[in-house]
Amino acid sequence: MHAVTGATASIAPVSPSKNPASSQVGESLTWVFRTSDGKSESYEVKDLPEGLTFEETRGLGVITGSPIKAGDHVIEIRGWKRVNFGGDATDSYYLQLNVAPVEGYGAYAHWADVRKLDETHRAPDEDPDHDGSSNFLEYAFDTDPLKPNPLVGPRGDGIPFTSPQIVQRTPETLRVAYIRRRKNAGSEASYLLESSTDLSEWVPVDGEPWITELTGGFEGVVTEMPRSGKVQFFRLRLEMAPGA
Ligand SMILES: [Ca+2]
Ligand SMILES: [Ca+2]
Repeated sequence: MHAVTGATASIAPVSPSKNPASSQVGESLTWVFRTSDGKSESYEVKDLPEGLTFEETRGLGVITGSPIKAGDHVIEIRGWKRVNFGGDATDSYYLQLNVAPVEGYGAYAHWADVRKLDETHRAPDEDPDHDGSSNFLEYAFDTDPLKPNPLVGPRGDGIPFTSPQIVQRTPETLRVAYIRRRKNAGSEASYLLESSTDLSEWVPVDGEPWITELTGGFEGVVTEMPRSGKVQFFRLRLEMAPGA
């Protein structure tokens, strides 16, 4: 094989990457490409779905990340002869990426289907198992909406806790931990940690938390904060976020 002088270079996937490609919401993905002549010094990538990023490594273009939204996406790619989109460019290449919804990763409705909630029992504020946790709470912490369960305490699947708990205390600081669905995994729940000293006035807890990725589209969150009084209470405020 040898390059033909004057031949137009084009974008090509690097095995095992394929076009069309398929993935699932929240699943990590790597898709690698280059130009057929191997001589592009920069790439332009358009319409990358949320959750994915693009980088160039030694002449290779690499798309990585975890797509947030299910659906059929079309990503446009061009290669340029020189850095910073200089010189000749290849024709546009279109990567088709089909992202499937996934159990435990997708929108609330998908979760309700998977959990076999029928029409009369699937609304977020219903509590068909009468355990005091609405379906939305059960969704937010992935407990069984048809089986009574406490919202506090350890679980057996690697997810250590299901409501905010104090995991460390010093004379000056407290560390509070909880779990939440990962945003980039198509979560429809948003979580806001709040503290109070009198159970009537609640303020958001600031501070950059430590995040640990967990299985099933969840992450563990640990936030450190100064102790503010003799008594401190915590709560996690949950809200339904726009659909994934
Ligand atoms: Ca319930
Ligand atoms: Ca339950």
